[in-house]
Amino acid sequence: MKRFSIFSLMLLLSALLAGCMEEPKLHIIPQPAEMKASSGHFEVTAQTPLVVESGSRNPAERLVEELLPYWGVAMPIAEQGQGILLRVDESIGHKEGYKLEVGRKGILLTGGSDAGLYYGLQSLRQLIIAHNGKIPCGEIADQPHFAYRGAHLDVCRHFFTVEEVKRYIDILAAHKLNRFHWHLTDDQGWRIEIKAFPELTEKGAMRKQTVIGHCHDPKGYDGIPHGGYYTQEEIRDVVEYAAARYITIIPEIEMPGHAQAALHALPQLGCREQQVEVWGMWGVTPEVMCAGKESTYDFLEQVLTEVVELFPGELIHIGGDECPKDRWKECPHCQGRMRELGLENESQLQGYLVARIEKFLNGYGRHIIGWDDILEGGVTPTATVMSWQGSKGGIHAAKQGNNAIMAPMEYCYFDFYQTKSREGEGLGIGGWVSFDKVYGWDPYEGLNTEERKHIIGMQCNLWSEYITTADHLYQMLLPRLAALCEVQWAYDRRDPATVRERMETQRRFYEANNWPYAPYYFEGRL
Ligand code: TNX
Repeated sequence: MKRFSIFSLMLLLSALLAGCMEEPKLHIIPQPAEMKASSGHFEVTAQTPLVVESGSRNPAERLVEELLPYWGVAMPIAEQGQGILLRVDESIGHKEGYKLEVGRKGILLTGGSDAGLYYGLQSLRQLIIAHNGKIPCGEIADQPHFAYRGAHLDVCRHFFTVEEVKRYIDILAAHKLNRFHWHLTDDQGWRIEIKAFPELTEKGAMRKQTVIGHCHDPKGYDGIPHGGYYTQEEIRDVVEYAAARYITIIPEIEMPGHAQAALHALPQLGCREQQVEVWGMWGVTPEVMCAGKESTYDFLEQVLTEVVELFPGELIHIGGDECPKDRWKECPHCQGRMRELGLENESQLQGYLVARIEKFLNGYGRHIIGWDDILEGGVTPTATVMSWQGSKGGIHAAKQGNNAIMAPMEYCYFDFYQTKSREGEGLGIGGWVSFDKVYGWDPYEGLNTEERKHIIGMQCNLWSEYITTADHLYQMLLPRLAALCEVQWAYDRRDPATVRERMETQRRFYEANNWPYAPYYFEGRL
């Protein structure tokens, strides 16, 4: 009996010891570069002060705001004392990098800049929620792989309010993204106030009706007007909101195609100067801006002058995709311009338009991004190419020395279905982009070391033809954005073996934030 009890005591002891020694799991998405957990913990509560030793108060203020729904009260921010110490130290070696050290008596967060502090706090926020505030002791050293970590949103096909856009930005920031590509103009609506041309939003922001069903199999029109736009004041507010979360907004003004809403407002922008509708159909329309008339360039320059005033970021997206040349072929202005410039075809005319606009924006210290279609007309070495028709455009650009952003449809189109069976997903545009597909994607495929330097990053594109509500929008974004952010931030350290388990924690994080997400991945549906 005695022997037995000593034996069982030993068993119990060794089990307890093993339990103590087992490293507590730190689930952070995207996966940090280095993580070491040790024994013990520090408990963060709603009363734990955020002590801003150096750097701006902004990162701490954001965390307080972000955790308000979780704690129910605001955590205090102090300039000295114990708690969570925030310090900026350039010796971290990367502006967006950070080091998070958790000891039994407190936490020290060091950031390469305020942005680094913000990302460290995003990691801490995940740990607070995952561990009910009891943060395991240990050390995290982290920094991003890609400089450009973006997500796009189409507010033209369906309009989303300022509040909805801000929530979208919140979600991006929590995944450590730093670029928001705001698709502001298209055939179905012009969504940005331009003071020089009030018609654009007075007339071009509202369509009379929208096609019912898929555009390949239309079931008539709904007869319901749809529209909306952002005033310049609202735009400034969103730009500031994003900047406070270390996100730069890249506005997109589509030209010369995808511009039927502008042509409705200002028919003189077209080759034929005929009245056209704000389009109620999806797809590609032949109604594009005239590239021959000088007045088109005047228009674009005036619009862009206001755009650069509103958006301080270096990059401006000028669209350039899907521009049919039917009207140009029959237009005396376009044909005249081609003769005058000695151009052989209409693609070169588009190349001329893009290069001219690029030069104009360069004058403001800005650079352009264009969809990969712009490669057809030839691009200058300073244009950044956004590869959407597969990766080939990005590869082509990188090989010729242009910078590229990868957003190939088969991995980055978050308007595509999330499951193969499509069961329960509702109507979508088509395609299939599952969580696992995004997670396993190698954006560098087909490129040598030298060429890889030109891939500045990647982004998902969320086109809204079939997305009519904000809840549906967030469900298209989540959880796939978690997979994408691991490619963007943690390219070299993705861990397919643990991602499912980590995603269970991430799912609880989404729930704690009240963010709608799609259930399919968690149900094991591929
Ligand atoms: C292609 S991607 C488009 C968009 C559509 C999208 C739908 C690109 C540059 N053009 O106008 O909304 O497909 O997936």
